[in-house]
Amino acid sequence: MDNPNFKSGFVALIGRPNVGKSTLLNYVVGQKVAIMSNVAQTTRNKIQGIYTTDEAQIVFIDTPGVHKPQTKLGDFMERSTLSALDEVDAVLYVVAADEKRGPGDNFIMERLKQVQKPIYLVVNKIDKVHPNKLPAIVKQFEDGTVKLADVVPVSALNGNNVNALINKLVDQLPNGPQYYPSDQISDHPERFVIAEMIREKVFMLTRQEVPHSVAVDVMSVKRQDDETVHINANIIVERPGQKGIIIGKKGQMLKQIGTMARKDIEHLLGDRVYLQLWVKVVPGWRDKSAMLKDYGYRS
Ligand code: GDP
Ligand code: MG
Ligand code: K
Repeated sequence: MDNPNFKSGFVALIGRPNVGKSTLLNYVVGQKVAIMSNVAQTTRNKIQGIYTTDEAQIVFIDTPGVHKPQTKLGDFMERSTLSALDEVDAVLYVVAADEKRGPGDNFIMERLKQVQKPIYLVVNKIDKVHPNKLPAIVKQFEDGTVKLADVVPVSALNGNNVNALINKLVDQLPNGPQYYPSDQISDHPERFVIAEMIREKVFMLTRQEVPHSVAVDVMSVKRQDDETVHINANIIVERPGQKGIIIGKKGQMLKQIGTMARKDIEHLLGDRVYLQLWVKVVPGWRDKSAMLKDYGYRS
């Protein structure tokens, strides 16, 4: 990538549940999606999707804690969330055209007040309302507390005006490198991310006791009619001792890994998740390079 005019940056996507953030992201990143779980330099944030063209790369991130009041997280989290919003190049605040401003929005607006970066009010679901209703909807958010760089009405469902939104974003991004490869990470980016989230919890909870020779094989991801997602995954280790550590006394460790991973996956997918984990010993799996691809590794 030796284009000196290449533009890149991080854009935070916020908004209350069901306003269409995931739908918008899916539309934007489409087939070029390279969803990734936490990457080193963005431990506080989740990368949700990456939009890459020959001219620009936009890394969309989620900022946990901005979406709904989480009083238990306390001051520290509040502050880190705020600074996370100041580290991005722009913020997309997504609202739904067919819904009134609510308590969740008040919470978000309160946080956005202190953000110095350009904030775009994205009024989604315009396919659901008559155009002459839009000014009144927008007015609810133009209360003088939050400075809006622009207001962009879109329909994430049919893609209406989404290109205009992307063009506005790219226009104001700084020149910068392509942070992430433009190719897809796997045929099943969702599975890759799910595997990474489980792996991350294994390392986090077992600390140094289990070496990095742990793989996660997501065997099935099934979305049910009731909008719940059922996931089966194997945690693959090389030695029986490692299996024991991961399962823990009376299965407590595995249970904790499962609970924490499930919460992250639910956050990623936006749906209720049922996660079944098993631990499997496959001696020397690291040497079996043919298996690496199956276990979600890139080499
Ligand atoms: P999120 O919780 O903000 O990520 O919202 P989702 O992307 O999961 O969308 C919530 C619901 O709104 C889903 O049923 C979507 O199909 C629907 N939705 C999202 N965008 C639009 C839109 O532009 N128009 C319409 N009519 N429905 C939409
Ligand atoms: Mg969502
Ligand atoms: K949802």
